[in-house]
Amino acid sequence: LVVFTLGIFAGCGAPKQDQKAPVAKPEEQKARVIRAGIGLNDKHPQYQGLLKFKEIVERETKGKVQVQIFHSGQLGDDRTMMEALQLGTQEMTCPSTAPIANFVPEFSVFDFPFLFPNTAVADKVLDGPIGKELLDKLPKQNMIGLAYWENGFRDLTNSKKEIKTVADLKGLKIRTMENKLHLDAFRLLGANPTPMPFPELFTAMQQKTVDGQENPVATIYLQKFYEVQKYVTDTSHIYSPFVLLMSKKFWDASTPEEQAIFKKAAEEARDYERKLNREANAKYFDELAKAGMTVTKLTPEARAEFVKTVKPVYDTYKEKVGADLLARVLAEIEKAGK
Ligand code: TK8
Repeated sequence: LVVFTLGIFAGCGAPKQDQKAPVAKPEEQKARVIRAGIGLNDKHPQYQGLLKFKEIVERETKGKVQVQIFHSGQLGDDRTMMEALQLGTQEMTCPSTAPIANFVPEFSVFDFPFLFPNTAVADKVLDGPIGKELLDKLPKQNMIGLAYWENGFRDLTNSKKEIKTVADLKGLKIRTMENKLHLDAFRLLGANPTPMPFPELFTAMQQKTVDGQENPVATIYLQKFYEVQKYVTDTSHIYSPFVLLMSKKFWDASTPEEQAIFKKAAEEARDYERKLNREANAKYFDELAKAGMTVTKLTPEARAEFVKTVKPVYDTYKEKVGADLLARVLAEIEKAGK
């Protein structure tokens, strides 16, 4: 009956010229929604950073763009979420650069072990021209890179034994991200690495499918890995940046003003996320000890051995990643360190 009545109104009720008056279509009246998915949980600084991004975007667009955040892999793992961004079936995600390298190989330049000496130098390179040059390769993959956030320096955990030297790693089954350079680096260390999406990791450790894994301390603590891992060593072997990614489809459907808001919000939230993340990575080593883990600091000699053992990946991956790009990154690090 309702449909019938409306039909009569639409057909006969209104004069002809009124039908031509501009009327907003239902989809234009509704706010556009960004669904942002991450693999980490809602305790992690990355989630707090996304809350900040949401607050800025919703305020500056006066509610025309809404942000919904999905944590703990609710929308999938890093690879599936990036594929969804490419298709335009999801709007945002924030993976480490390591899985992005499967889409844009040059991102592997940040996978070289022991590359950045500290976070200040990493910031300079990532927020400078080289970082931008890499982000500029993403649109070809139907993604937009808004800013580099921080995952951090990765440390090693396992359930079997204390790792004090490279030799201790022999034969240990270590989960790595889905990234060839990481796999090869762990093979050089004598481990038995296996790639696995992050959302499967906790169960894999619990069921002893893998002995160990490597992630920054904030993740190890906030994801409660201490419940299934006994030993943690401060290897700091790789610095993982995050990239805040947007689907190119969504970006292209946004106005230039909205695009500027997304970019600004991504950068403001980046500074906030990095600050929280650095505090977290600094304080959680002690918390891991309190939670019952054996915390091991590498001696300078042991660290030197780790550095030397993985060095060959610089040669094997130089060409794949781009010899010129690697040389420029190393030169920038030199410069920034001074
Ligand atoms: C979460 C991942 C995680 C990364 C990993 O989706 O996979 O180990 O370090 O933070 O991006």
